[in-house]
Amino acid sequence: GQLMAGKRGLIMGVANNRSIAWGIAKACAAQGAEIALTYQGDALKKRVEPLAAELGTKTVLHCDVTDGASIDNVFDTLAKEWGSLDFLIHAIAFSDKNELDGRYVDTTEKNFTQSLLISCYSFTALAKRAEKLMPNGGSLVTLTYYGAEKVMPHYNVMGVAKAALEASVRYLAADLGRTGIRVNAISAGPIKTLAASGIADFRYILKWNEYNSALRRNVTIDDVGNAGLYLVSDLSRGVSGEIHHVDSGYHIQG
Ligand code: 0WD
Repeated sequence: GQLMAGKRGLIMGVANNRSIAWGIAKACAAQGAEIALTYQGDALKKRVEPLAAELGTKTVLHCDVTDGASIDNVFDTLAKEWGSLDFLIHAIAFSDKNELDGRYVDTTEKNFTQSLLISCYSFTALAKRAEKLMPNGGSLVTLTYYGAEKVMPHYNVMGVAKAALEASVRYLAADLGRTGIRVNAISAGPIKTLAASGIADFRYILKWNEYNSALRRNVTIDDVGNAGLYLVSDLSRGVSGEIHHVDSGYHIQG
């Protein structure tokens, strides 16, 4: 069957074919979802357009989440093209690379503000716009990491941003639940993507997770993609405000 037949979703954060958002996009498209993608800059546009073609997606829009007008433009376009929206995937995060090394205590005010704006506030800004296109309910999903819960080497300000993001999942779920809009996060295990390559010693973190997770392997973007599919489909219609770990069970290990 086609779990996502007749459903339309906006997927933000595909940078290339290694992106977690791409894993989710593929899983949703395979189940019949109609998908719109956004890209951040012209360099990424060239990478995203062929991927969009693979999905049969015509709607590929520019969006920089630090710019409210740019977000408005995306939702105005979707309102015109689709009229309504069933799901949204937020797979966006940013910190200055130089601060994903060394000590958290040395975080600058500028990078703290920028990291929280892009990695946390943007999800709330998007939820506010998505609500208007979801009069009959919908599903919002963001991506988080275990560094929100425990201190992980070099994750630093991103851990603080992800903790705020996870709290915002709960507040958004409470605000939007009355109209049938569900809000959840996937806490993914480490995966070698463009964003991850900015974290110092990332290869070591991958090995550590491989050797110490319950399943003794790292997760793939397809593992996360299938969990994303579950969270945006009606299979999870009783689930909201949840932080769902897709990390080979790493988070249970002492
Ligand atoms: O190990 C990992 N890769 C994990 C990632 C483990 C657990 C969670 N995550 C999270 C990330 O923190 C992020 O929230 O998953 C999400 C997706 O990240 P990804 O798939 O690992 O990384 P990537 O393929 O690089 O996509 C993230 C994209 C950016 O790519 P680059 O590398 O150019 O920063 O987020 C987008 C951008 O496309 N992005 C923005 N989009 C709009 N406006 C902005 C912005 N201002 N900044 C970054």
